Amino acid sequence: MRTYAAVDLGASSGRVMVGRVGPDSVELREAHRFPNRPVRVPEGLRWDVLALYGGVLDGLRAAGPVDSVGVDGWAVDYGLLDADGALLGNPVHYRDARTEGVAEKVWASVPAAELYAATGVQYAPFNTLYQLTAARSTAQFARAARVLLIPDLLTYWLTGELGTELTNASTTQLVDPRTRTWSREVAERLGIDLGLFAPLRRPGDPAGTLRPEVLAETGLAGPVPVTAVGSHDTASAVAAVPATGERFAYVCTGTWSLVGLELSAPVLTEESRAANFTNELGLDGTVRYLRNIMGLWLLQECVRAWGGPDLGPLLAEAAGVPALRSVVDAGDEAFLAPGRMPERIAEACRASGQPVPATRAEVTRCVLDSLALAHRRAVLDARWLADRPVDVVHLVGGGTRNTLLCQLTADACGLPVVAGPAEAAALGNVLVQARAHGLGGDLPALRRLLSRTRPLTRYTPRGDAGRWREAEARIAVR
Ligand code: LFR
Repeated sequence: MRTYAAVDLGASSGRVMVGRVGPDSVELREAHRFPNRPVRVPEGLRWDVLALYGGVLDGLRAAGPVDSVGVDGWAVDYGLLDADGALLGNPVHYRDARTEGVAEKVWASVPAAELYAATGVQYAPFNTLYQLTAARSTAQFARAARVLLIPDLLTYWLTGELGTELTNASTTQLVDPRTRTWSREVAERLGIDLGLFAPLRRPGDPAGTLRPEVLAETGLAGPVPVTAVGSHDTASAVAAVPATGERFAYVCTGTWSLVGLELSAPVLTEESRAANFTNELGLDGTVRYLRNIMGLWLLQECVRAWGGPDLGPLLAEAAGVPALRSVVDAGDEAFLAPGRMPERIAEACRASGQPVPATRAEVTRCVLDSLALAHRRAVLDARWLADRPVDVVHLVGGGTRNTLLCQLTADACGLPVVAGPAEAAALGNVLVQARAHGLGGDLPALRRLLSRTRPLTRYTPRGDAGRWREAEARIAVR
């Protein structure tokens, strides 16, 4: 048995998990969890990345001796370093408004269809490409010598080594998913200097060792290697889908729902672009063909607006509310920005001529029904666009604890849902490290190991598919 620390940074919290892995066992425990609170300053919404790094150090101290460390986190965002390697300001949050209207300007140089054919990346206002375009005219950017994606920035602080991990690089909209390297043509046409990015590294590659100062601060005895993992949290989560066959779809649930298929080649058709599916890169040459859905963000924002009531009683009450009274399009960009979420949901219901949810339980039910409906649409669309059969939906991530959401997803998709593991990203992170340090096994073997060792819950669809079709017709779910 060997021991690995997985640093997993989510949009609302970060954690350091400790995984002990042997040929027939995987144990995972939480060493430390810390909040990730974005901060609004006069110039906009920023990540408090120093607090996150502090949390990582606390976590490594709490973890105790480990054979390796790996870092994963959310995608698209980055920090800028100056020529001395110092961070230039706090990284901008992907929900910041600076990218409003930027995509249209980019498309004037490279039309959206060409951009999709070259990169396979969905349109989202926050793609790194649009963020860099928005940043280019700033004084801060003029001083930048390096762009480091968030997990790569943390890895740099831990090791002193620079790199750009591939699965996360694929979310920048600057990578060609066929060649799995930078798209020089796109970058050139848009005047983006790819020299700002450190060399690409792949999951499993060495990423340095903990710096002496880090060892001193965490009390760890060196050398401790740091290993590149699927540093996009969704890549790590998809790696940990405990599938036993090939005919599966996945729903990675957390702040976002990422819903789709694992493929061996990208789908770059015009239909796929119109359906806003993305081709992100996964482990071992795979493509994560998926759609971004707003996810439990909708509920998190409501709970925040209500002053933070306990989720348990709220969900229990929501389970008793009649199903599918009102639904909203949970893929709608209109829900991206923070604030006023219950009101915005009410407005969307009113605009589509549905009853406006009045109580907190009704709003919660509306959110969960809407999420399940969007999961259904994405599974059906992915199946059709990629021309692949699906027998089972694997739901992984924090949302697996929400049993109502799991059951509604099974009902809406008309397919069995296997829920778990909740800590998929951390497990994918740990297993990729374990493999790099001698565990062996291909991706299906890692998945079978998880399916044997993790507690999973199976939800059977209740046969009311017609009701979901009817609800879908009320709104334009994309
Ligand atoms: C999930 C995730 C998604 C990405 C979004 C923004 O945590 O990484 O995959 O689209 O956050 O980075």
